[in-house]
Amino acid sequence: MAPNISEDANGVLFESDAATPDLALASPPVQKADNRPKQYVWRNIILFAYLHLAALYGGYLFLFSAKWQTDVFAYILYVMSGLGITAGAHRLWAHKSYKAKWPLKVILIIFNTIAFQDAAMDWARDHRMHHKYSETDADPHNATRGFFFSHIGWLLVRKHPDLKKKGKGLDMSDLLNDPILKFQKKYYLLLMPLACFVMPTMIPVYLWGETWTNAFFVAAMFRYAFILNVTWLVNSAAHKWGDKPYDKSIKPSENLSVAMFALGEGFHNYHHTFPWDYKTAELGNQKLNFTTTFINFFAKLGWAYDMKTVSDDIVKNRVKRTGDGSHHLWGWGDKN
Ligand code: ST9
Ligand code: ZN
Ligand code: ZN
Repeated sequence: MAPNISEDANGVLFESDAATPDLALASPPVQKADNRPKQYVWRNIILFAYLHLAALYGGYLFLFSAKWQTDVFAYILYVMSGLGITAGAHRLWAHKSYKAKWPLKVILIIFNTIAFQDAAMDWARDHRMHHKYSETDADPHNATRGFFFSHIGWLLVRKHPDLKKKGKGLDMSDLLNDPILKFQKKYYLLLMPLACFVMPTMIPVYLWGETWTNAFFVAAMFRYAFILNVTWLVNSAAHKWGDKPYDKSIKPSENLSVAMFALGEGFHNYHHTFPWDYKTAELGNQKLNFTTTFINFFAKLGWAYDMKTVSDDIVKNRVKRTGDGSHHLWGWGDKN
């Protein structure tokens, strides 16, 4: 289904799809975050400190001790759980940028549970707030509060009251009634430890005789912390460094290094400008966009369909109107 693109009073493009009102609103102007005292959540601070120490040890074992099968397995889990976030929580559930039949949804929810970034329904809720109230206090990882806050700090403190207040108005009706998402949320505290820690530790031990230590610290802790940090880099680095070919008035930027590790998420200036595009990037960037390849593969099977995208003309007009001049269009001398 083609999205219905409209233009608001400020000349900002947005998708006016009545069925999905909160999915793709254009970013409001940047607001300065206040400096209110933070309410630290010590449980999270301690757990994340432990996770990162364990992951450092796991990284050492990955390089110098684990069997090659364990390293390959950790890599496969990284890609699977990554897709559970990119193709699942992000492009399917938060943005509804394409539709999926139930077998693909089941694959994605399993992958998503391995990723342990909380129930996909909650992930999507935070992410819709991130787009709707981008770079204000109602954005969970408001990048105007600095690199550390947008990277991990936001998970170590209570959420801003503005977020909780404005969050009440968010439309989540489409996800609240999805049986697969409801099932994952209901049994999350049972399913997540099995998928993220127990299964990744047991498979190397029982299938190729890995030690418990190597299996746990490499395939569970190192792999989990690695993918968390890659995800968080989209919120921190890709909101700070890179070109802004589509909209120079916002912080989200085209960050190739992040996109390489984040399976194609990282072309963040494009994504915040055209959030409904299932590619989260312009066509030319597909080489670094494994998530798009994955969705296209399932589209061939008929399990993914109704992919939304943006026409070349709309992109071109937007580049000319609000871009920073770094788009390759300018290289063609096509400035009129
Ligand atoms: C993790 C998530 O790391 C990472 C997400 C990153 C997103 C990246 C996006 C980038 C683009 C995509 C790129 C993907 C790239 C992937 C690459 C892969 C290779 N709306 O939260 P609570 C209300 S998770 C509306 O407890 P506190 C609501 O009433 C890591 N309302 O707030 C709620 O009650 P309920 C593992 C909202 O108490 C109530 O507030 N997980 C919203 O301030 C309380 O909510 C963890 O570490 C909203 N958005 O606590 C857990 N939010 O839920 C981390 C809240 O009953 N989280 N409300 O409806 C926590 O411990 C807590 O949330 C907290 C805040 C301490 C941070
Ligand atoms: Zn963003
Ligand atoms: Zn998004």
